[in-house]
Amino acid sequence: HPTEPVFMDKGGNGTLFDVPASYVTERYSKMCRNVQRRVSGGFEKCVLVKEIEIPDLSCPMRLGRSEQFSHFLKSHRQMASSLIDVFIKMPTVDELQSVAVYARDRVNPVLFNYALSVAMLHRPDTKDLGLPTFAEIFPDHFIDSQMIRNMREESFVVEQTAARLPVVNSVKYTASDFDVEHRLWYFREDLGVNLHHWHWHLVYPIDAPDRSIVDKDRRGELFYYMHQQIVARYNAERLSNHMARVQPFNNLDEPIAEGYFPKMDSMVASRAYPPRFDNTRLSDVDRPNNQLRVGIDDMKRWRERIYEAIHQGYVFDDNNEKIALDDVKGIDILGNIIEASALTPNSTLYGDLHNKGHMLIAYSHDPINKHLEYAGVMGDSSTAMRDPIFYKWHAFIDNIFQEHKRQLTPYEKKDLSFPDVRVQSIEVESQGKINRLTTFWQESDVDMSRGLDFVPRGHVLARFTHLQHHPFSYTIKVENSSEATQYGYVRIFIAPKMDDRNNPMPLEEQRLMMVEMDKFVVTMPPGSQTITRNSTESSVTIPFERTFRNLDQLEELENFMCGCGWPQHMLIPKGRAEGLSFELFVMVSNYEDDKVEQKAADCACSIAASYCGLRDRLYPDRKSMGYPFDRSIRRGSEMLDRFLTPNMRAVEVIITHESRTEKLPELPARS
Ligand code: CUO
Repeated sequence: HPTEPVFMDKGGNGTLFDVPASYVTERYSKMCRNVQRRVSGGFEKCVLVKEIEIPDLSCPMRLGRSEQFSHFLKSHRQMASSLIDVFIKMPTVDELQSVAVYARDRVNPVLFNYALSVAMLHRPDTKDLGLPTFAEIFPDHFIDSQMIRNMREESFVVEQTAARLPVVNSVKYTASDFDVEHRLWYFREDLGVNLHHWHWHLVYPIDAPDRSIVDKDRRGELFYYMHQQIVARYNAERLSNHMARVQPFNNLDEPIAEGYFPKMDSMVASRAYPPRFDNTRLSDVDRPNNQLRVGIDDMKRWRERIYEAIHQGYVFDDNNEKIALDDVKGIDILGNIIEASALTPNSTLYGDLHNKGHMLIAYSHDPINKHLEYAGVMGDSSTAMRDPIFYKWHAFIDNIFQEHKRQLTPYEKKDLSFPDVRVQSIEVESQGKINRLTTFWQESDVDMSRGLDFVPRGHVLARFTHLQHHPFSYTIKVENSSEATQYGYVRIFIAPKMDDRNNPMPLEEQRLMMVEMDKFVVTMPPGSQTITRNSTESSVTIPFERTFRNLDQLEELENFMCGCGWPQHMLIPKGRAEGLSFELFVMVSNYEDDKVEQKAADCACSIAASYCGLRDRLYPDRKSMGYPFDRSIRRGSEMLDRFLTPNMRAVEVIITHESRTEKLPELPARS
């Protein structure tokens, strides 16, 4: 039936995205009758597709079915662009479906998934269909290979899916306690954190055939801000684990102290993700099969040119014209230069610093393809955050952005104030306790069967242990002493109070560790009022069920299909067993100054805007991302309490970690 939505079948069966790596396309014709017999016996329905003339797919088909796709590689981006172009140009959904069915079994599975996902997110007639979670399609990017073997075993021995036991992802499987960095396993290897990163890069592709897909409002600035926030969050976790803040990978000649052994097999490549040994040095990469040639000297040259541009206050475009790096647009231009996206004004001069850095690191174990090894986890946005070097690399990238921010004039009191508005008090409440938050471990399940080629089919659950916190609510008392109703933009951040030496943190350091928690609009009639807001409403996060969802609940979760967003269960840092002090900061700024005029929402993708923006709309805040902490601090306000104007307030919040695990029942109730 041509109108069946084969992109996203709610039953979870027989869709274009399922079991991605399991077809022998060129032998179909010979076995056609055989297949038909099996189809009629084994499946509920047969989905026919419209017959069309298939467009030229020779470019995306240049990448072998079992090779590893990486959007950090220019040659792969070109192939993906060409396939996205084919998908976008299909006049109707039926024709898109036909070409997708054809391409699915001929194009590299990850490249296919990436291109179809980008195309579906950007076609007006498919953007609301939703995408299945990437982890369900490619579980091998998120779990260790032993677990996949155990799932296969479970499906063999127990035919009834209701009776199958969830397969448990062992905690701390990638390293022993000898590896200090391994204390951060729960952050780096978290399912939701890695899914967020994959989705972010899907929503903000580096390159695409149609410039409008790349050229989204403030996408360069959002590249800077979203990754800056990841580093800030990681640093809060490091302090929670008695570790110093992450050291930027400034010296490219220095060996990388931290090794990483992922213990995952790529199902598409049928190979293990290569490890990186401790103290590996970067070397020039020359891999003609990936059309990748980059030297450490290239990287240093690009970095110096970017620093020079920052200090001069302008960059040169392709025509040698100056573009000013001003207060408003400078950071956005730099984001596109440093990443580098297709919007960079001059790729010859400023190169491809961040993307090539990912690949230099990803190939550091086999830089000239001597051993025919594929890229390590840093080569893919769904796996890169597992590796400790990701944070050192992004701390280095963030330093460049911060150098630009340091050139800007600090915000003065008048820039920060909101006349007639005063925050009288703030309070956080969780489980009856005031200004005390608690984290703990929790087990949750994800159905991985869509991506695994099992017979007998049916649900197979993967059980993850992850960080969780008790929900909490903010109570903010605000006084509007004017005679008119005012609209406030409430900005909430949290940052550790003490530094890694246990000294009170100067604001110039602390501002870089400020983690955004929420941002929302409030109406303030004259007089005093109390604003309350729940942690689950955060503008940073997507709901818990979007990460660990139950297919049975899929229908009611359709609104959560936008994908991009920090996982709710990782909203607050872990804290310490004895409690760790944080400062919770609230600012109410004048919404009239911050408001962005734009068309009304026409889709459900209006959550998690702080790190992901709004689909098809402008970023919903006129201020610089990270405001008011994105610039150096004005003189005389070296500590947070001296920075505060009456429309701001800060309070100490203690985060305590209870080392208990909230377990799920042994047998899932599932039919
Ligand atoms: Cu998201 Cu380096 O950009 O990983």
